[in-house]
Amino acid sequence: MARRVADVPALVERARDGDPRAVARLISLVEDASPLLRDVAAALAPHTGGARIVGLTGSPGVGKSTSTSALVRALRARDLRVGVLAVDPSSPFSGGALLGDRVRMQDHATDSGVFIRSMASRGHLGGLAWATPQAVRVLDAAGCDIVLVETVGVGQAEVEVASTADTTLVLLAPGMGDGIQAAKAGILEVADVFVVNKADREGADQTVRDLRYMLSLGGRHSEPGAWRPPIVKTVASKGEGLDDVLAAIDKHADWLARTGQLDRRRRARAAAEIEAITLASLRERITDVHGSAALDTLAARVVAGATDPYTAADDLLATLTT
Ligand SMILES: Nc1nc2c(ncn2[C@@H]2O[C@H](COP(=O)(O)OP(=O)(O)OP(=O)(O)O)[C@@H](O)[C@H]2O)c(=O)[nH]1
Ligand SMILES: [Mg+2]
Repeated sequence: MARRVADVPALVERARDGDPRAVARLISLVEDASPLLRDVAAALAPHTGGARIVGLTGSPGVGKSTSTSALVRALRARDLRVGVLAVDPSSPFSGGALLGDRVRMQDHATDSGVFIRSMASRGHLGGLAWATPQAVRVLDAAGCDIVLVETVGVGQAEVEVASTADTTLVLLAPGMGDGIQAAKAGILEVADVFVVNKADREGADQTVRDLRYMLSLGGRHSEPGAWRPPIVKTVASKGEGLDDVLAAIDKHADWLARTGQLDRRRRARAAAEIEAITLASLRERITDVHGSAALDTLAARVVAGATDPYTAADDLLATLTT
């Protein structure tokens, strides 16, 4: 079915007026890697940069979605407009976990000050690392004061969330062996705030002590002038401790602004994005008709000993970029 071609500037205009259908349509264009993506990105650009971006990550079941929902409630109580992106890097399609999230998020379904969207990776060119910041931009341009990005902490995902967010919350829960996992996965390095959720369970204080101990061992956070990530205890399912989390986020935001780190982080993020898009574009050109013919010719020359692979790579790059 030929889908009606979207009038991108009109869509962006409607999204800026807070029309949830326009926001949803724009995020779909991002998620589907629509050919209109370039137009979307260009139209959004002048309206971005206003939102604070907060990432939530942690092992499956630690309480990210529950915490996100509780945070939305706390932020709405402050009269802030909130965007939520639930990103699932593991499943190619929205699966059961996200369905559960949707049910949990129904609390906010009728609130016009909240946009909620689940995203799956769907074999995106460049993966989620590439799609997520574009979706964040949609919510940013739609006037969200804060955008919460929830990602399940599997492998590379924490790092990707961290590179999308201004402030990264790392959630842990007692008795999940998280402490050791945390050290392994390097999440100590990416966390700006540690949240020990399920503090109603036994072992929460031990988890806090383990974290304190690990932080005392050194690393990025112990350098002079560095941000020292606070540890906050919550019971997300009862909405307890979320004000402390918000206070920690605010404090981190102040620090980011005061030290110039906000600008530095955002520039590093933009650079990574440009790099990812450039690489994806190069890869695409290598596999198109023109590129694969050039590659084939060069490969034959390498096999024949007429040139070497390094020189051939230079030649290919020159062919692709002219
Ligand atoms: N006892 C207790 N249970 C909690 C708390 N917060 C969340 N839960 C429960 O923990 C389970 C998992 O919570 P979710 O919010 O879905 O966790 P998640 O990290 O989003 O899970 P995935 O998205 O699957 O990785 C649910 O049954 C929640 O009700 C808490 O503070 N205390
Ligand atoms: Mg979840």
